[in-house]
Amino acid sequence: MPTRFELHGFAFSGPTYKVALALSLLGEPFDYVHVDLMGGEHKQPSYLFRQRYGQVPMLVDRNNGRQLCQSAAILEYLADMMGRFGGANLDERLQVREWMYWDFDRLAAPLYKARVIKIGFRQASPDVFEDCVAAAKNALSVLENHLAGRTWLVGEAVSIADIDIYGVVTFSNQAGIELAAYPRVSAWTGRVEALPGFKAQKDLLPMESRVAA
Ligand SMILES: N[C@@H](CCC(=O)N[C@@H](CS)C(=O)NCC(=O)O)C(=O)O
Repeated sequence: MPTRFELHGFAFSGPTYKVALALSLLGEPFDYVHVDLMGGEHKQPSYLFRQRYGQVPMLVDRNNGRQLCQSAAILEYLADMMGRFGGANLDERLQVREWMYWDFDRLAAPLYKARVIKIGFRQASPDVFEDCVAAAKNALSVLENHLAGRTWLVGEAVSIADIDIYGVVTFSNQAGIELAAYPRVSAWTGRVEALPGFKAQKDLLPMESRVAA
């Protein structure tokens, strides 16, 4: 039987990994479509027609034909559809959303940028790199403080806030940031990695398209 979900993405993309990880934790196998970012496939009219921002990821829900973009919005959609990881009540759902907005504002933007500079995907002056690292470290300190006495970011259970933010924090070392300096954040990443269905980015996202097994 064909899988319900088809994920379009790029192997080294953090936002693509967030969605792939959520699907894996939900136990939802998915067909994977490699988007050739290097070749500019994401800026072609045929792709832009489906993903207005010209970015990965895009998730297709074959049950209803929806073509979804923006990783945080996709995570909310999956939580709604599957009835898992969305928060136990309205207050928790609001907090989950706050964390995900905060993530792209304060954590993902500088940390992902530091990562692409560090691994050589993008050129930038040392000043720009250092600014990104400093901003990402500030955000990691916010997480470190918040996790005092907590197992998960919101409430008593893992949520899409954890999945979303894990999908950034996991690249800290590649961005030149030593995660060991944030012991609570490190311990929390260990809890995410111990969840049933957890897979690392390299085990979820190949460099070519793949039909689910
Ligand atoms: N806020 C978006 C960010 C997506 C994003 O930055 N995708 C990158 C790859 S990691 C991309 O498609 N870059 C190509 C471009 O923006 O032209 C999300 O979370 O989905």
